[in-house]
Amino acid sequence: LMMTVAVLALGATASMAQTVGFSQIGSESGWRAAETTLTKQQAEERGIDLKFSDAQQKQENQIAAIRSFIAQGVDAILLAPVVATGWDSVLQEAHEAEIPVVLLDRSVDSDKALYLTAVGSDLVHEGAVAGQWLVDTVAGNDCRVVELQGTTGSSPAIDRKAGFESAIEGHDNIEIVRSQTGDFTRAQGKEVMESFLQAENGGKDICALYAHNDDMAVGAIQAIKEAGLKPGEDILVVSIDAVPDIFQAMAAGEANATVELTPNMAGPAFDALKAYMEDGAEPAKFIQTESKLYTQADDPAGEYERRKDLGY
Ligand code: GZL
Ligand code: ZN
Repeated sequence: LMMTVAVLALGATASMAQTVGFSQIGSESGWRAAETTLTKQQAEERGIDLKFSDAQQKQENQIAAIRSFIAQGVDAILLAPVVATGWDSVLQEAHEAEIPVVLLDRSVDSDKALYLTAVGSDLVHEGAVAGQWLVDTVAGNDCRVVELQGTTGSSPAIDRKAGFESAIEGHDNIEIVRSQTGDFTRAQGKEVMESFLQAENGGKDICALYAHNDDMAVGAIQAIKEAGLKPGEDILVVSIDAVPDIFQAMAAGEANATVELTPNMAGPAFDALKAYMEDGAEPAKFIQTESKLYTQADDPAGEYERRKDLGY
């Protein structure tokens, strides 16, 4: 019986992608580490041989990894594109090799025919949810905002900025007075926030920080405390990702709001690949994941407990 079961199992997965190459950006944030953990877990569960490449946030390393996957003749490629431009030729090469490419958590400017589908959130909406939270929180009071942008040229940095600005449009009491990239990392978030604090009267003239991800917010919170101010009170803190550490900060009253981004992009990606490779089913070009606002009123200590072991 065991032999029969084993043969059936092999048969069942034979038509699903046996080998998938994953060009991951790096591990710049807790959220990205969780995405990597979950992708490896899902591949394991589905009997997929995952070839993993960490590009240390360099596009040239991602392009080299994709070319290597093509040379290896993988069945499919997952790509989390560090920036939105510069992918046309390598995606064309994968297309000519008839290897389907699925984008994870960021998008590219290339022709949509060059990839099977893109799994991710509505990044503009995330920025708008963050902006609307601030509009609702400060009401008519003046609020000078500093902004920590994500990686320059990445779709989340572009879209989260646009969404936030659309939400504060028409609310002239709210103004972004300084905006700079912190490259989605804690270290650079702290460093850039230090310069914002110095430039803004030791931080006394700053009402709120909008960070494109929680990791930069966590770094900035450290800088705010070292400047002798109370994050979450003297300076409101709103960011995106919903990683465990932002809930820890919220529980301590040091952060105010985050917009959730699920790290499970691989599940929908592998499902779309399976349907495409087994039945030729063409997925929609965008598979959208949910975005949800969490504030200090949403049991942050409980949210921390629920997320702390998920691989962030
Ligand atoms: C957004 C994703 C971003 C996360 C950051 O979809 O690309 O990249 O918000 C990560 O934490 O660096
Ligand atoms: Zn409005």
